[in-house]
Formats: sequence, C-alpha cells, structure tokens
Amino acid sequence: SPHPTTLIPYAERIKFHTNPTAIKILEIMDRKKTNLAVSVDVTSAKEALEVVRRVGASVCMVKTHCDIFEDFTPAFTEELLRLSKELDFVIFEDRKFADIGNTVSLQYSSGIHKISTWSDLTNAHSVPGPGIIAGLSKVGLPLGRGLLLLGEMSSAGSLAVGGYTEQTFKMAQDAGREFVIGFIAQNRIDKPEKIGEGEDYLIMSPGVGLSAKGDSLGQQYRTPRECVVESGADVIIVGRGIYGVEGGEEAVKSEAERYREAGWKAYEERLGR
Ligand code: 5IU
Repeated sequence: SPHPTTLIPYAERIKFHTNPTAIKILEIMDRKKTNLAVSVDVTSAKEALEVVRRVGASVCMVKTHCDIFEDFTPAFTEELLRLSKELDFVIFEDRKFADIGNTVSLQYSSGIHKISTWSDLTNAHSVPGPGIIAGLSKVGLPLGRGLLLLGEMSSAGSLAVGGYTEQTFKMAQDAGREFVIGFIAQNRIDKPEKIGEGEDYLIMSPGVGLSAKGDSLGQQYRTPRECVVESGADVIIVGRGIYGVEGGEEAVKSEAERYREAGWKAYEERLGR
C-alpha cells in the first residue's frame, strides 16, 4: 500500500512544516507544478548561470556543487540569488557535510564559499553523529535555512543501507523538524510505522534519467515515474540528463520541460488524479 504522505498534495503538506525553506519548497512546487530539481554540475559558474536561465522556469530547485566552479566569485551567488527570485526556485548547495559539529559550522558559514549566506538548503552525512546537525543548525536555523540528511545514495555499492539508513532517519527524528526537513534517499525511509500524525519529511532522489541507465562510475538511474510513483520521492534531481543534452541551449530548456512534465504526471498518478 502507498505511503500515506504520498497521498497528500504538496500544498496540503505545508501546514505540517515550520521551517521557512520547507514551506517555500512546497509552495513553489504547487505554484509552478514542478517536482523537478536540476543539478548544474558544470565547471564554469558562467555556464552554470546560463543553464539556470534556461531551466529556471521549469524547476522548484537548483542544486549546485560550488567547489566545482573554476570561476567562483560572490558575483556568482548574487546572480544566482537574483535568478532564484526572478524565476522562483530554491537554491540547494549539495555540500554533503561530513565532519564534527564545530568544523561543519565553519565550513558552512566561512571560507571562500560562505554557503549559509546564499543557499536555502544543504545536506549532511549522518556518519559523525547528531553533533553535525547541531553545528549546522547553529548557523543555518537563524537564517531560515533547511537541512537534508543523506539516508541513501544512488550509487552502486553504497554503504548507506539497512541499519545505517534506519539510524539516519532516527537521528533526524530526534533532532526535530525545525531545521532537518527531509532526506536524500531512494525510498520513503520515513516508514509509516515510525512517524506520527503530521510528521512530514521531504524525500529528494538523485539518480534520475529518462534514457541512460547509469554511468561508468557507479551512478544508477531510474525514471521519474519509478522514483515518484513506485518509491514515493517528492523531488526528482536531474543533472546530466538535462544540462548534458545535445542540441544547445534550446534543447536544455525543452529537456527540463520534458522532465518537469514526467515528474508532475507521476505525482498526479500517485494522487490518483
Ligand atoms: N547525487 C547523486 N546521488 C546521490 C547523492 C547525490 O547522484 O546519492 I546524496 C548528486 C551527484 C550529482 C547529481 O550532483 O546528484 C546527479 O547528477 P547526474 O543526474 O548527472 O547523475
């Protein structure tokens, strides 16, 4: 039987959240009819902004790896922020923090990237224990930011399975949902028997492709329908399937629309519409 959360429309789940970023994501998804996040993993910040201009209207979220850019500057994040307002999406720096609380609070707030100053959402491994949530929360909570824990990964041979995944869920649950708003996962790891009434988490799934099955480095792809209908993901994350499409800027734009439509159709199917 389907997970109860997956039978509730995005807009009706807003009331279960207090975190401003969680609320914003659900509002945008409903307003723009999109559960698509695009991952812009190109090495040029200038090129990344061009991709964002093409896909921005089709997405609820833009995901970055700011340490990939050869030409990272504060001007990049200013323009990304401006585009996020103009085109109505949330920014997710996929930093995958993995150190002790004190260190991650510095990595989040400081250095060249100052991630907490521009990224609405970021994520963390549960490996270090709950101190990682406390360290990031100290910086992000006052700014209204949100955090996802990595419950599972899309790559072959991942060790984030079974008991690890269960304990990651428990760690998030124990932390409360003021700051931790959900998970990167391949399944609904918030098992119905483990959650209470109105205990709502956002599940975001990378490893999504309409044609490729994987790459040569362990990535594994599923279709939007497999993620959203069969596995109950709320947000699908697509990288190379969109920005890597051949045919230039117009092709990138239409490919984003194709994924948006596939993701939204799958969402409507799971609601029984
Ligand atoms: N990403 C994954 N799998 C994961 C996690 C993150 O692919 O389990 I956690 C990231 C890596 C990349 C994007 O930035 O999502 C997927 O890109 P492609 O669609 O190009 O494979």
